[in-house]
Amino acid sequence: MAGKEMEILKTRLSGPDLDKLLRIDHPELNELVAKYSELCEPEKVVVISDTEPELELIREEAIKEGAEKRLKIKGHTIHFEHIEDQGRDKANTKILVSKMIDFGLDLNATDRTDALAEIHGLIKGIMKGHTMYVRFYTLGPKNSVFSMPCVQLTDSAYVAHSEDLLYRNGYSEFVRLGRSAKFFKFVHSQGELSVGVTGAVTKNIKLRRIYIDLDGQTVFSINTQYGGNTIGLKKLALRLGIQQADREGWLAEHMFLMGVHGPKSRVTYFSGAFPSLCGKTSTSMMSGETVVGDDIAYLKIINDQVRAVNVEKGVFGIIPGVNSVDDPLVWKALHNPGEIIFSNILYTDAGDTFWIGKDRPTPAKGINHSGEWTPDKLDQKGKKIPPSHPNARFTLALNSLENLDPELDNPNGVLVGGIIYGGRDSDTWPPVEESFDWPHGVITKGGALESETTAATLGAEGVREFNPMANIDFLSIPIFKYINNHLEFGRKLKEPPKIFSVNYFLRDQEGKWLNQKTDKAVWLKWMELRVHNEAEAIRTPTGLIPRYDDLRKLFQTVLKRDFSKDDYLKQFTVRVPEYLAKMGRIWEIYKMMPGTQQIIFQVLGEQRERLLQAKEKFGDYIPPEKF
Ligand code: SPV
Ligand code: MN
Repeated sequence: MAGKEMEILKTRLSGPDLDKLLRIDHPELNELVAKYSELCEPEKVVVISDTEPELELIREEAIKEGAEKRLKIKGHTIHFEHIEDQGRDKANTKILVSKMIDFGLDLNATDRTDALAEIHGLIKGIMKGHTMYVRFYTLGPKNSVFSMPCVQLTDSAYVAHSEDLLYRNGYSEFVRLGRSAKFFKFVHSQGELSVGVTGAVTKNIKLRRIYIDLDGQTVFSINTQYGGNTIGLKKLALRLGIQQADREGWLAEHMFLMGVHGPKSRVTYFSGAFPSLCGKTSTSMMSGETVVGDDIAYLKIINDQVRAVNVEKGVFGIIPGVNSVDDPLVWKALHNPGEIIFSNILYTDAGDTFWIGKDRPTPAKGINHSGEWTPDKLDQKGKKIPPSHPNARFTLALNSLENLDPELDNPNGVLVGGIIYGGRDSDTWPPVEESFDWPHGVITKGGALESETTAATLGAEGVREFNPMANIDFLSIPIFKYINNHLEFGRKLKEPPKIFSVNYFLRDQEGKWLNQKTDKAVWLKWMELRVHNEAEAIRTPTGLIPRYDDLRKLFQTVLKRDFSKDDYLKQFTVRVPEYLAKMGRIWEIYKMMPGTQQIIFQVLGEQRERLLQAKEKFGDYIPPEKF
């Protein structure tokens, strides 16, 4: 290490902190810590080597800095962000590139030199009066072909605390790997804070920046506290992961991972990609099944099989709608002692919690993201403020759930039997459908995923957006390349996993929902059977759908509910005009993109042709029995 860096570290770090840092033999790490401790000017720099007293210190500091407050139940805390800092900031999240490339669509790319200059200007002195924590984690299980070491610098004990719940601690891995470790780097500062009834929240929201430097494998995030913008190993690392996967020929996906329990104690693993707020977490945590992960998975081909890991070990889950009937396992975790951080929900003087959709009486008053709250409180536009923010969340470690899958830490991951794509689609996709083969699945399911926007990102809700593999917000490579990588991945496999679509948001002509929240339990069991060729299917122009009799039986055994023929017909009737319109939209998008492979137009074209033929024979709305 250069003498200058050592001088900086000696001035900025206490003796014991410096010792901890130097126990890791990695010059690049020392450079990083020296550079940003000098630039950000924190009051002190604390290096955490993951001992229990140090982790306890992080929990304590989160309370002291005003980012978390204790609730009634032991281990539970509440955290708030600024009212304009409650979701991922797409506009100010930019990918830094040295040479402008066409990403296809409007991925937010910007000139690397300028952006680095800007961020390094903004970051100067940004941690004044704060502590900078130096944290080590790994994405994925330790000591595995999947694992990726990460360093997080942050002046937020809330971010560090969240990461302790969400990721595997990695100090010992860094010591073990020494200078051979290639690692992702995250530099975060919440910036200047203002203190009010919701605690200490970021003040300079207008200077919020999330800059992803692919060349430097470094992400900068400043003047923000919301997890999706700040928790480095989550969506910030996903961008770096996607780029790495592109280079190395594997897939980094916005996917849950779960074990679906079939006949005779068989467990079949599924990965599933859904845009934010479309039921991904709740699917992965269905009672009766086991959860490996709810948000991000890495998929690799090992011995001609697709194996996948959850890069996380915790959940940053969406809380509105969580209730005692539909989500018994999460409900239990949220109401018992254990380490949980709630964010942007309502809490009362008594330390009780409440959120939209909680099946308990609404408190008469409390504190939420808007400050002091009563049910008639209005926002600036005169609209009633709901008791919790629509993107309110809970953070917990997966081992506080009863249905944690035993394979979470398997260094070889789990064998993927099926892949599920789901979006918020009110009028086209049936509740569940299997694709004909891998390319058909990649192109007409994952690659044709559209979703109506939600509160997980800042901006208008309910707008239909193209969101291939539910990963568009996190892409760091051109879209056509990303899709091609999926096609390529399948070509390498003798027997690729089956690809399915699901849609929990289908409505009838009057706009009424056609499904109940728990119906997905049945779709999962049907897909599990299909993976093992143990259920028949009806071949429609767009895929393979369940037979009524099979579903009726599954509804009986899984949910003890009657499933009427009428419901089946409403849900599984092929909606030709809507489907054709969708094919048209998707076609146009791919046509605009540079580098789209011919097979994409071929598969879309064939599907269109099949739909047109069926329409000619049977009309616009075709019940399954016609096929
Ligand atoms: C999502 O929005 O997809 C999430 C939460 O999982 S965030 O961390 O904001 O990405
Ligand atoms: Mn997500």
